[in-house]
Amino acid sequence: EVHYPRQINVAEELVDRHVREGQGNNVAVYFEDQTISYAELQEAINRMGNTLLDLGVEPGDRVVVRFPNRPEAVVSCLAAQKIGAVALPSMKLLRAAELEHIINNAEATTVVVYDDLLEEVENALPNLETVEDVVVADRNGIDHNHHDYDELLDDASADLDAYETERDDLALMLYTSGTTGEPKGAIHTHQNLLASADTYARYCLEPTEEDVFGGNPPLPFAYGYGDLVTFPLRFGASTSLVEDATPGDLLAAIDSHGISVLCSIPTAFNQILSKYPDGPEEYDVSSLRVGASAGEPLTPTTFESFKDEYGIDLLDGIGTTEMLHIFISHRHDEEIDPSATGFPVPGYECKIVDPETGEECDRGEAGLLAVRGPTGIEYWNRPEKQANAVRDNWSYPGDIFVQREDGRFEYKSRNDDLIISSGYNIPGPEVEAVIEEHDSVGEVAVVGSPDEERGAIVKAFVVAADGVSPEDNLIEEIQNHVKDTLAPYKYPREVEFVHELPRTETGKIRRIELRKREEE
Ligand code: 3SK
Repeated sequence: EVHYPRQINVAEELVDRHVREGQGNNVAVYFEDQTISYAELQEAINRMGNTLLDLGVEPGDRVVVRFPNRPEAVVSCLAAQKIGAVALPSMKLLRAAELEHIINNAEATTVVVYDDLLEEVENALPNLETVEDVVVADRNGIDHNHHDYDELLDDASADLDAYETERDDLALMLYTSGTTGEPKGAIHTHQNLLASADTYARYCLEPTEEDVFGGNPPLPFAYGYGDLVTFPLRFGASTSLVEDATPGDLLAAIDSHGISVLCSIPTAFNQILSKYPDGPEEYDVSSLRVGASAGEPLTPTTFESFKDEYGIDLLDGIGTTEMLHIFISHRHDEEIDPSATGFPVPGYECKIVDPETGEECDRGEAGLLAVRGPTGIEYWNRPEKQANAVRDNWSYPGDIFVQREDGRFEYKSRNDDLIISSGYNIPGPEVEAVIEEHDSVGEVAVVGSPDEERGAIVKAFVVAADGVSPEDNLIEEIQNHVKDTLAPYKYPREVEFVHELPRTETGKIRRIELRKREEE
């Protein structure tokens, strides 16, 4: 179990504490050819914290942080937390309509944004009800008439004491699309952030000050935020940030930044293996010590191939944005069986229950996974979702698992219509609603179709509108319509025209039948 004093501030714990304890010169962040020490990171956070205070940000206010994996994202999130505000990192691919919903729902007051990602914020701005200030980090010379990040930081004081937050005060808010298509805010406290490091990271990744964490999950994805911000800084280690890293960029960063803890998703590990067969000869990868894999299940083949080529274990794990990080994982003090997901992370308990009766299942029986530990599901202003997701103090992430006779947990599927593709959570109904808007579409059902590389792809079954003949160019039109309306990763990679959709007696679409058809 992990316990924290009542008064604690995550930014103070992750950065100031190391400076105070004499580690100010250690490298906190590697980015391109720069190194940023803990003392330099502290100074930037203090300047940003004072900037936010000058703009009128108050404890508890939500601050949207919209950047690729760059140091400014770390600085902005930790600065918000240091002054007692709540960091709300935004996925860079979100379009104006999605941003509008999230920012209005969170009632955010301030947006800090990379200039390259400003356009969708500007498109949303006329409809943003609570935003008072937009701060733009001008890195690409894009014209704007908002506050300038560098000017504000230059003018701000470099001294700042952390606000005296309590352990249960909110520190981080991450939006998850869930299954209904309406993004929900998952909220996390100062204590939750520290607990994810002090359980999963401590016992599964076993970090030391010498480690360099690196990988390509985006920081606004809970997985990336943990692996590339909270964990390295909790242990006085370093993080290697790479903007929009391709597999080749990751190999280069292992070589140049000396990454020892490599965090990514199976799609990226597979791409490293397939696109860079000479990776270990071309790059110096001798710094690698361990890998973390999440976002989708890791196959035994990928585990074995990576071990053969790179000499490290990829520790598969499952977490969710709502739970903040991984709660079932492999770890080195248990024999790794790559056909399972692993054991509950120390500090967490897991059980499998019958979805109908709520009774605990026997070992070997598939059922709904329930989790209890130092983090749990908590939604922002969604009492009906909350009541369904947390019962008797157990959180229900919505996955079907089996607990094997040997105690290991094995992932089976999602319990709902969420499609997990290359680590992205894509709600089928949201994509359906957009496809249905197309004039040539009569009816549509969207499901996940198994895919070797991506785990699953989005597949749309479409009944053409009356009088429309399903030509090939209609597929492209539908795909482009989704790409133009939603984050492009949500587009259906496959579109199949059918005469009718399978329905229940009451007229509901039987997606389960379509999913089964895809699995055959
Ligand atoms: O997808 C996962 O397994 C995951 C892991 C850690 C944090 C967040 C997520 C969604």
